[in-house]
Amino acid sequence: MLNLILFGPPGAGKGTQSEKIIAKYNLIHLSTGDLLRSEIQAGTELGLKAKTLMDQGILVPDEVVIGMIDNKLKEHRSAAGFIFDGFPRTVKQAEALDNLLASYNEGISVMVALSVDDDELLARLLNRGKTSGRPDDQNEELIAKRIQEYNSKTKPVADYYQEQGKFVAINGIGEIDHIFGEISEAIEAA
Ligand code: B4P
Repeated sequence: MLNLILFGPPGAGKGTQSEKIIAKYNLIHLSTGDLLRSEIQAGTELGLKAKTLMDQGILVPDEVVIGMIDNKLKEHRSAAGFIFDGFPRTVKQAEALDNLLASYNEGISVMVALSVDDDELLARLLNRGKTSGRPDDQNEELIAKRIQEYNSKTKPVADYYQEQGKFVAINGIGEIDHIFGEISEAIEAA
């Protein structure tokens, strides 16, 4: 099984690259951002709670996203592998993911991290905000808050996988296809 974590700050290109990876490697896409937005659209209780936090650029509670991932892993027991997009975002989520996978005698194959500087992230997200309708892409303060959440709560997840020898960093600035080529090399080396 190939279990890949695509990692990086908000707007690094995780969603963009995930689409290409899924098409090439036939993996199940698990994006906690997409799962949460589906809950919001369906108007569920979980969605209503998540929306309040997401609209402020704050991470939703670990238990909520871990529960969603657990359900999805159960749904796709015979998958060739998974791409985790935007998850784990805290060390607690990373530990929970390792435990869930271990219960299926599986583990993470590799974490690929996209590096992009803050000015470029801001420009990309404001640009996406013009067409996406996503409230969290609409203003600079909110985007700055998301980047701050990433720096304080999410960045340590990279060290967690580096200690396991599973971390590969890739420059996330440049042509989308060129970045995809580098990601493919990292996957094939894993
Ligand atoms: P997410 O939905 O995960 O999204 P993201 O971080 O905003 O974006 P991504 O990196 O996927 O960017 P994309 O490819 O689209 O999170 C949203 C919120 O959900 C979080 O703030 C949080 O509140 C909550 N949440 C989600 N998961 C959670 C978890 N595990 N725990 C707690 N809370 C959680 O790219 C962005 C833009 O850049 C696009 O417009 C794209 O076209 C452009 N782009 C991409 N690559 C480019 C390139 N190479 N050059 C130029 N532009 C590029």
